[in-house]
Amino acid sequence: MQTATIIIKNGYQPTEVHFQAQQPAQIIFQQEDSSPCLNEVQSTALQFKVQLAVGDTKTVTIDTSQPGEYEFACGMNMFHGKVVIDS
Ligand SMILES: [Cu+2]
Repeated sequence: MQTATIIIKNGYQPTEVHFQAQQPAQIIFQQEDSSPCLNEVQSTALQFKVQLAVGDTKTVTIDTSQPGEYEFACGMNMFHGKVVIDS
């Protein structure tokens, strides 16, 4: 399993994570920001939407079947991050 931890604090740290294609992958979102802006993280391309209160840690499974770049964002589409699936 490939895993990447993204800390949510004034945005996403890091803003970009890479995974190898065709290998199982998960992102662990760790919420350290109390602003309402960042209490949701979502991606249409990656088909997830999660709510996080301060202190929450939530794991999202990433489909790595198609190499490419996929964006995620806060619920209001203000803060952005990127998942790169390397071929
Ligand atoms: Cu926002």
